[in-house]
Amino acid sequence: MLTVYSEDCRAHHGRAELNEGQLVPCFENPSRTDMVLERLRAVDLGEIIAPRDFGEAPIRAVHDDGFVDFLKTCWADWTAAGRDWDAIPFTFGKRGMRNDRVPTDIDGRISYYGMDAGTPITAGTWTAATAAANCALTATEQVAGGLRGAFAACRPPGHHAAADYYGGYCFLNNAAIAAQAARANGAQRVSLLDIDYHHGNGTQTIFYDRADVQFLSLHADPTVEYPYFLGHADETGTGEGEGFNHNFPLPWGTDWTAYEAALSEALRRIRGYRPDVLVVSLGLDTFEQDPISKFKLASDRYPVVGEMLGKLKIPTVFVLEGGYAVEALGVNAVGVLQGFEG
Ligand code: SP5
Ligand code: ZN
Repeated sequence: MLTVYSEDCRAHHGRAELNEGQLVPCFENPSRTDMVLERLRAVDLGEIIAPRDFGEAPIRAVHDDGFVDFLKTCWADWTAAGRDWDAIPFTFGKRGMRNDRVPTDIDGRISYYGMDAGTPITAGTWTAATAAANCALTATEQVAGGLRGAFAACRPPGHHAAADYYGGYCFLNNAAIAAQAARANGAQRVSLLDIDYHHGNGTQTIFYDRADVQFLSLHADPTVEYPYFLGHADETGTGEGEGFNHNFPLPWGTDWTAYEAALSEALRRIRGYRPDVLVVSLGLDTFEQDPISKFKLASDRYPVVGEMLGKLKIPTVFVLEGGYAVEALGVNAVGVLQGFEG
């Protein structure tokens, strides 16, 4: 399988995130894609190419202009305030507040656009986030050109980022940008299957009122797990999008038996939708040894997941999302791709 990767994805390297009340080293860091690349080369999965630069238009087709402008200028504004450490928001607009007004002060602006205190912005965040989006766009272009599958081995991840906010280690929604580009390339219907451990709140929100992109997500029940405020089974879409959003919240401790049942049902609904392209938000944090997650999938299940996806016989774009058991991340991610190829 063709892989798209950019060294620029290493440019985002946060120092610390707020976790259980303490600042701890960022789980989402460049060693993740290093491990994936190492494994891709070890098993000789296929060619690894650098992305093409698509400019800002496909990013702005998904994200609001004010948000994109903020991400571009955040680090300059932050350092202009005399700071040379990571930028983190600390106050969040709540119910009944004027949370639709953008403050002018940098601490207000970052709090307006940021969803949590676990996602630092650094000097290289914009460079890395746009490189990741270009990886997803290049993989999409290759699949539109006739490849059966392509893999964007990118970071930072994207599925928690919505049209106008970032968080959950995500800045630009790479998978949503890919799905939108697939539509622009002529696909009538796109299915976006999110198998990251966490609910893809950003992706769901972006496509919630649309029938041309079907969204399906298997994830830990938001009653007990991040992102907490979206991802319940009764979120089925709105307006023209009614019936095209499918959430499969699963309890902590979910093992392969329960996971496979939910995945099979999601795949059944994808078949019924008859998409021209499938985009997979490929998170590997469902792994039993993931340091921040609580599902129980063993490494030998990932090729089976890939095999199940391959049987759909739909041109497929894989976009890397989460997965923080770094030592096993390469084996698990590449395992899905090997299973897909059969
Ligand atoms: C792309 C992706 O996988 N993003 C995940 C973001 C998760 N951020 C919050 C992590 C909180 C981990 N703390 C564990 C607390 C257990 N109660
Ligand atoms: Zn995740």
